[in-house]
Amino acid sequence: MMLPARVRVLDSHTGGEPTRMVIGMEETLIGQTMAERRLYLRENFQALGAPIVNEPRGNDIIVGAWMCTPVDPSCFAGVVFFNNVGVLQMCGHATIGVIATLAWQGVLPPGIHRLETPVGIIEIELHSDGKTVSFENVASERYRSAVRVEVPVSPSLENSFVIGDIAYGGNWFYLVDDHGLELEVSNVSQLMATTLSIKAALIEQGITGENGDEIDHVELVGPSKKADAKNFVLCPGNAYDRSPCGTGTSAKVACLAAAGKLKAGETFRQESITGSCFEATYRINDSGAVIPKLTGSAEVIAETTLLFERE
Ligand code: PYC
Repeated sequence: MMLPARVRVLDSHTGGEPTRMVIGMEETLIGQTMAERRLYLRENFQALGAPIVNEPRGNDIIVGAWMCTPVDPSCFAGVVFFNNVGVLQMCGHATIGVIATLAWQGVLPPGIHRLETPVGIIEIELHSDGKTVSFENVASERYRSAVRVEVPVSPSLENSFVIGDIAYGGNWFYLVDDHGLELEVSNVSQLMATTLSIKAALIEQGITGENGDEIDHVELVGPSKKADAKNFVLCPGNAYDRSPCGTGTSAKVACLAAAGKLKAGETFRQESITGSCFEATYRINDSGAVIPKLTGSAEVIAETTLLFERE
């Protein structure tokens, strides 16, 4: 399996976090379901995904969005998200990026639409400015609360351990409120070092999400001057999210709901480490699950043809 000589992409950013939408290759990912297509991209990642998002044509913070023909006819498109090291289950900022990009292309009008992802169908509202997007994420849950993780090798933490929640918001997160660190861009190297130590400790201590799923995102949460909270999110591939992280905000909403700190329908504003914001609410579905709804906006920033013909 090889990429064609020319691959067209549209780049956007959502609150500072880039999304690269792959177009014109809707039939490349083979599979009867979106989950199978995600596995196909995972198996062929070095040949298909990595050259699109990584250096020299990209960098390690870009999230790719591989557009597919939907399996479910009620959806206008399917998408598989991937990053510098592999495939993601879901991605909130890239969902917003893809919808704003399709609006910019003139192929998606304002209104309600359905997008198929490997973890389920997402209902989306494109607002009239063509840039602001609300979407209902997949069911999110706090899986375990107050989980202690020994972190002996982090020089920046006050203690040699942290206590946090394990939650699912489309990806698995370990969320820590009580870390004693300043959540400022000027402090990014310390935040990176600390979250990398926490991630290594989670793996070493065998702490996982449900069914042994790897916790591949670490989220530090703290006070914000302009929103309800501010976060720093370490993503798989060891880049940090410049946006408030859609799946991370969903995981936080699930934790707040479980702790009785956020009621259904109440608004929670999440600021990112770079100062951008998402707004979130949630509802409880018929099975009693938390369904977060997020709103953010994205800008289209490049229309590019990647060339592979000389390699
Ligand atoms: O917005 O969900 C998100 C996300 C995951 C990884 C990077 N962004």
